[in-house]
Amino acid sequence: MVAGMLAGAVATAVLAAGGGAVNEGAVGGGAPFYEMRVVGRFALPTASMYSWAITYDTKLVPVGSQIEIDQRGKPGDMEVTLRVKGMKSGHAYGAHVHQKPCAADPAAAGGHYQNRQDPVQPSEDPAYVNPENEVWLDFTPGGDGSGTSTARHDWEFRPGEARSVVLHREQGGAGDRVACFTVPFLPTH
Ligand SMILES: [Cu+2]
Repeated sequence: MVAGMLAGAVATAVLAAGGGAVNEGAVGGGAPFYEMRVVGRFALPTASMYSWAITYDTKLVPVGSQIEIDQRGKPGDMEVTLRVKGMKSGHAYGAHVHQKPCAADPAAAGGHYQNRQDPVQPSEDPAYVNPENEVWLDFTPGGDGSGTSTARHDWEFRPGEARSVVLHREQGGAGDRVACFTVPFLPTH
């Protein structure tokens, strides 16, 4: 089942205790750390059972364009990095971590992951909808169609509550959903 879901995507996850020679510099103090990286190639929703990456708008996110998400951190310091290839150069894409996995329906990914959860959902209050309380990965591809962005926070995800990255037509926290990538953010449970 899992192997089938992974067709078209590569996932690696590393969970380790700190203090080892290789990671000493990055860890410090022997705190536990983690790293997870997934790579996907966007496919149409009709092919979604074979891909973790779904495009809803092939003009902005062509079939075959790529996304990579890297999550690394330790308690009190989490970094999420997005890298894309094959996107529309010069277009200002919005991108955030969302609560649920992707499906053919763009709404399936639910709302944004929030560190402090807005009691009113769907959340529209700027006190909650902002890049400090959520993970925003907005990017604008260069002339070669590749782009990157990084978000850093002093908090971690609640287990299993961060499940995807959604790409939007516009930046600024909302707008049409043009693509979705299901990501096994840590901790998963
Ligand atoms: Cu979003």
